[in-house]
Amino acid sequence: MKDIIADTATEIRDMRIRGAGRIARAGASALAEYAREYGGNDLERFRADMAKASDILLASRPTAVSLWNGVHSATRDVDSAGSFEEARESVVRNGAAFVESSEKAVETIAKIGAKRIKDGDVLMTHCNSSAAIGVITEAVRQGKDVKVYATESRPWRQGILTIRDLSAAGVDVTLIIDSAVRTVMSKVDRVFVGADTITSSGSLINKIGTSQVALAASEARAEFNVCSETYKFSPKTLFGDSVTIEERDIGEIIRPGEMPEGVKVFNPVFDTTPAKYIDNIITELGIMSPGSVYGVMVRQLGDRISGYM
Ligand code: RUB
Repeated sequence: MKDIIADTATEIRDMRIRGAGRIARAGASALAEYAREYGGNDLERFRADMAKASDILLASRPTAVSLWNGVHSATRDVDSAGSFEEARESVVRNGAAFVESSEKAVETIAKIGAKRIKDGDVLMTHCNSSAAIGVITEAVRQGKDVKVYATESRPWRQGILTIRDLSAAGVDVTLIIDSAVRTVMSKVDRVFVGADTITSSGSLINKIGTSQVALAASEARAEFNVCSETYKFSPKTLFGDSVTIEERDIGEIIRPGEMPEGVKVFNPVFDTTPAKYIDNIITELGIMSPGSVYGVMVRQLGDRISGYM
């Protein structure tokens, strides 16, 4: 398999490329580049190699449906293509189109979401979501005066990236440890988080701890907003598939020698926030309730829906 596929999968697995939007764009771009540089000219061989490349990319991280949608968008016309050249061009074209529409969706979400923010608001964000950060920085760019609490997001500490991103954009940001969320929530007006996957029933799968942030927001009556491109809606959940929650190496949370014999360590890196804790899902199509996800998914899938059964 060509290096671009293996290298991209490794970068995603090792979290050098991370965040649901970025990994989806990296997957689609890698397939487009692989197709562009493809050495042979045999259609069947190309189809088999594209399927193999897709599987390698999809195995790199299991939770974000965005990666699955990015890979499937890039390869969607390979099976119906009538010639090798047509199949190859479709991957180059569809991969680039996915990247472009994904970037545009983040910009649109920023514009729509920024309108939810009022001058003087205190906000909270969890982990490092480009969609959520886009909303906050757009509001600040429009001249709104906001304060942001950003969680550390153990164990990978993506919150450090968030405070860098926000402070570079001139945002007044305060870092807190994850266990300070409930203490601080009484001061917070609105929470903005990203999404790895949204199920057909409107539940959110995002960085571990998101559901605790949502619970604390509900208790304190702070508005809980999810910033999500619609390609993070999971068509597979329509037909009963569950979202796999990635578990990562225990070395991410405990050092060698710290472990008493016989003790176990559990390191799930995403969790599920039930729809009832979500006030708004801010997408490139507009703001919707969790209950609207099913309808949007069905409309977007159109005739292709039976393929997901
Ligand atoms: C990142 C994370 C982000 C979502 C959305 O987890 O949970 O909130 O992926 O990000 P990890 P974006 O660091 O483990 O990938 O809005 O950038 O797509």
